[in-house]
Amino acid sequence: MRYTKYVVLVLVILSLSVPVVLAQDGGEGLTIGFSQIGSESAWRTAFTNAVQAEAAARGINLLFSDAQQEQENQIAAINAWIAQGDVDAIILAPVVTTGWDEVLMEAKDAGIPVVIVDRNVDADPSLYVTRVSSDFVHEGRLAAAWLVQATSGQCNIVELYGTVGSAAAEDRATGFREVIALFPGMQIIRSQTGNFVRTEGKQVMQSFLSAEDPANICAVWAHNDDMAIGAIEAIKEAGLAPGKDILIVSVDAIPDIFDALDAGETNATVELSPYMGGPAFDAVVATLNGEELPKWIPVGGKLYTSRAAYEADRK
Ligand code: GZL
Repeated sequence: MRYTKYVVLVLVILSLSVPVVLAQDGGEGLTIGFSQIGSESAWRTAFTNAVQAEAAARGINLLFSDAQQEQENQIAAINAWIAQGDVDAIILAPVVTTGWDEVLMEAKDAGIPVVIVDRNVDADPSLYVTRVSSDFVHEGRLAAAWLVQATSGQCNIVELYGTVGSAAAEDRATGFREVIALFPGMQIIRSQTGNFVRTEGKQVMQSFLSAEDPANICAVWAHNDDMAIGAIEAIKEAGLAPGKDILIVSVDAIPDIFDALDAGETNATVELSPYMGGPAFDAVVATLNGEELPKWIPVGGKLYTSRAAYEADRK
């Protein structure tokens, strides 16, 4: 009789042990919170759609939060998932780089791994598993190198800046400036944020065209295609030919920018893949299975000056 009691006690203790989440290869059955920045650009929407499609294909229960470009909304969503108690991992696309240490520490203390996607955080790397993103500095360098060769190193540039404080904007600006600094004839004569938003890009370009003699503006460097498309509209409304009177280079390679390339209204775009969901979910599965990961999983992108070249790379 006494022996039976001990067996029952051991079985009860074993049943109380915290189950180790051993994720299946693709993540099927996992519950993952995805804190998305917003829907400010066509690329952002394509990224959201790609992550949601990937989660559905893998049988992942994706909890989605659109922060409308507000960091406090992202932090609130992460805290809610921590409190919920049944979230296996969190994927965060951080709107800006600073202000994440506290919430990332809370997730870590709760045993919930966090994978950073798309942009970057200025936080202790031990607080997140890895980052899946492009190399924004390289994107800026590619854009500048193309403009140098298109203008033989002589160009007054106006810059449509992305969200101030975001890794995408800050690092693209850094890379672009690194390259043009090598060419004395290349200079940024005006720079202002359009927040990666098409309408704001148009408004800022209108202000540049009012403030400067348009003949003094050689090119637009836009941190994303949406702001470039806004600039195209402003340049046309000013009676000038975008892509000819004023050259344009941007980033994202969204479908609308290829329409503008076809029409000769822009000149170049640097590709940014929206397909970061797969590598992010793979990183979640790997970390739940106890595997070590590098702190950065890069996604690449090339510069394109035509739809034909872009499509040739996809054959
Ligand atoms: C870059 C991404 C940027 C895109 C914009 O990875 O964060 O944010 O280039 C988007 O279109 O708004």
